Amino acid sequence: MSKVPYEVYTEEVKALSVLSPDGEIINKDKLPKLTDDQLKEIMYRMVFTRTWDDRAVNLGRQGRLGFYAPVSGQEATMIGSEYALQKEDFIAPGYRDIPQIVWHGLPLYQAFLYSRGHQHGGQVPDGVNVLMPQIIIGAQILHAMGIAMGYKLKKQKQVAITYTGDGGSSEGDFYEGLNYAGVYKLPVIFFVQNNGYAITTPFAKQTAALSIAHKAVAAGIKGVKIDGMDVLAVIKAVQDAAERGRNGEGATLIEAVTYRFRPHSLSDDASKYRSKEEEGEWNAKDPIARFAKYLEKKGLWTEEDTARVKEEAKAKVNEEIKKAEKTEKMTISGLIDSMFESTPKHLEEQKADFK
Ligand SMILES: Cc1ncc(C[n+]2csc(CCOP(=O)(O)OP(=O)(O)O)c2C)c(N)n1
Repeated sequence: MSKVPYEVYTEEVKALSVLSPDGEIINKDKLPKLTDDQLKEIMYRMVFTRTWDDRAVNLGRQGRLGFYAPVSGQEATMIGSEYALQKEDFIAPGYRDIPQIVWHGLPLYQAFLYSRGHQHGGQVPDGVNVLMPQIIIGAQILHAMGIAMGYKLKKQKQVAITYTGDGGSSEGDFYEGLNYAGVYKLPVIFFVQNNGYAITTPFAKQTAALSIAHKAVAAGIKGVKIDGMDVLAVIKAVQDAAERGRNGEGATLIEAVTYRFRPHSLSDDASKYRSKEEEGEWNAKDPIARFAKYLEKKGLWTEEDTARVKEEAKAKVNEEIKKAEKTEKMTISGLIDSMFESTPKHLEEQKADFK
């Protein structure tokens, strides 16, 4: 008989890092295989995303965007996890996960339209495998189960990834998703960006479990905890999880420990619940600075490269916000027509009433 301890998983797990804060490889076994060009592309995307985030916050303050959830600090989790996927894989995001869906193929101006509440923001072009971000916390998790079940039934070697936060990991949908994925051995990745807070609620009030990764145990799936400020650790974890999914080995829950440098949204004041000291400690773990150190040592990146990418990103954001602003105004009938393949009779009647 195998020895099964009565008390399982009572120990904390350490988050996996591949890069040290000084940009040295500290875990050679876990180093993802990437070419120099790929490493530079990842850095390009991280710097680009931070610049776009800076601009988006300003656009929000100017009233040119609607709801916007800042992403600075989470570039390693967002860019790294998407980069580790194939274009054919499907993303089911939450409201903060805009970078993943844009780098997966959603045009940036449509992401801006989504933020402005315009229906065209949600009209994903054919061949771009993303859903629109869910504001309802956890809802996207169940959508990902449907996609992954479809892949399994059709024997397609694709995976679905769904993102949520530490707050989202307390939702019923999260547990239902984990359980379902475990029972049906689905090709799905649960990617939890644990940024320490669900708006004002700190992680300590979110769960009494030793980690979110532990929650995989009861569902019978694999759980891993990684350093979410280390883009190489993120890429390795998602590559491994995707491979397991494609090979029919089932789902993986990844907990990536990270931090959002900015407030929860443009209407939140983080100074009410986070100390300056804490913010300073996390700023020192900046995922872009850490990766830059690694690349600079390899002779692959310079400060001039960062400056060039920032300029490119600013120009692109200006172009895309203008395109969003020039898009024809949304109409009620346009909204209804884009929701159904053929509009139901009662909505046709309501459309007529509006006219
Ligand atoms: C079902 C549901 N409950 C509550 C809210 C209100 N709400 C919006 S964001 C948020 C916090 C979510 O925190 P977390 O999941 O950790 O993600 P983060 O915003 O930190 O990325 C809450 C409670 C909501 N949108 N949906």
